[in-house]
Amino acid sequence: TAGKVITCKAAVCWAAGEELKIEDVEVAPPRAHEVRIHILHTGICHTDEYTRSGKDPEGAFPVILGHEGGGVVESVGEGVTNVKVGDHVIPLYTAECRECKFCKSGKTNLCGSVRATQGQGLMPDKSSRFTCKGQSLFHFMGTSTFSQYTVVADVSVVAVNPKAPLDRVCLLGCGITTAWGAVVKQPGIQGSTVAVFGCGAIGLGVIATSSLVKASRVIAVDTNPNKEEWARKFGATEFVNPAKLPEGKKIQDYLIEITDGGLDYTFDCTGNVHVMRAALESCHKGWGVSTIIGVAAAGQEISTRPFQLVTGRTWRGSAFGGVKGRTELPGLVEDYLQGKVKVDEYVTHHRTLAEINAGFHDMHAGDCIRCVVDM
Ligand code: NAD
Ligand code: AHE
Ligand code: ZN
Repeated sequence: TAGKVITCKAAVCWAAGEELKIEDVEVAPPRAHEVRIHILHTGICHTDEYTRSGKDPEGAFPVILGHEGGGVVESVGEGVTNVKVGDHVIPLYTAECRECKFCKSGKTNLCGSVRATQGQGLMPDKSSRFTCKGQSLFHFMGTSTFSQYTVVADVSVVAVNPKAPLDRVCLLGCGITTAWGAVVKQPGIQGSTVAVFGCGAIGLGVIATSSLVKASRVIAVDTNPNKEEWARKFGATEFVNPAKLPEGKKIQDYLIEITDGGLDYTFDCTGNVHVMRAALESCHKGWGVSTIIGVAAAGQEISTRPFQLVTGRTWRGSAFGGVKGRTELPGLVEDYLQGKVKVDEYVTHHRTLAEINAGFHDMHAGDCIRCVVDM
């Protein structure tokens, strides 16, 4: 198949807000510094739903969504040296070129090499490898894993240990790694108090990792009472449902009361800007640090009294957990294989590609942590 157009099935989102449609799509061969991957499994992340729904200011349609995939390299374009045919790989929505200002800074995992075209839904040469019914389709987050075959830039893919089951480690392509990195890359959590707002896959990952690095208290916060059992299973020491507080009591005031002045670290894993504010204001005066992981809809803005920052609280955010994918994901896969990082525990649902819309509905039902789509 190398060098030839492949026709395969993919879930296409033709317009914002529409359900996905399974279509026959043509996938062009990889050009120079590109890799064509046979995707075998993919998770569905809340961010896929965010873009599908039309809330993403970068959303471009028609598009093939999906960014939490695992697969096998089918062919490579000229000049590709980091992966080869047959490698088990995870596509990376946060590229790592090791040459740009960002990569060389040693300060961030954000890479500048392909981000501009990625945001436009195109390959680095500003074209698409996908066509359907004579129409060009947009790529998504540089990955488009809701297709049986996809093409990615070589800086946007990493080979991992083939002993790792791809129907599990595909989840390291986003959610679990994001949560893991947001905690392990932040010094000081050991022995500190932590509150985690939102107990989806991201929040549970933050809870699990805070517990792993031995935070003294891990307080889970979620409006869905069913999440208490999940949060405790992943290591939360306490659970608070903000909807069940006495009338007029704000969650931040309650948390400050029960923690003798506030948390050392808080995390927003909801994407709701009001929750982001509560997470910041739950921090201890003088040193509390709040990390935004959730992604908010176009037009949404955060606010608080600047006094909150003047008095020593820090507001920050992180993408893909600050993880450099090519350098760090193989090691995280090894950690999973050695039982040091949970992955299997997040998989609550399996769907076939034909059932992918049901996978999106699973997410809304509130009992789904991660749905893995078998391609
Ligand atoms: P999810 O929908 O599975 O989980 C969200 C949780 O928040 C749910 O349990 C829900 O009940 C809870 N929640 C909703 N409103 C709440 C409120 N007012 N107070 C407390 N809890 C509330 O989503 P997910 O897949 O875990 O993703 C979480 C967020 O992280 C999304 O916004 C997603 O887009 C974002 N995300 C960001 C990155 C990144 O790199 N920054 C990576 C992956 C996901
Ligand atoms: N297009 C969106 C960007 C949303 C966003 O912040 N995405 C995260 C990853 S979410 C994964 O589930 C991210 O990596 N951000 C850094 C980046 O470069 O996009 C918008 O709101 O414009
Ligand atoms: Zn994601």
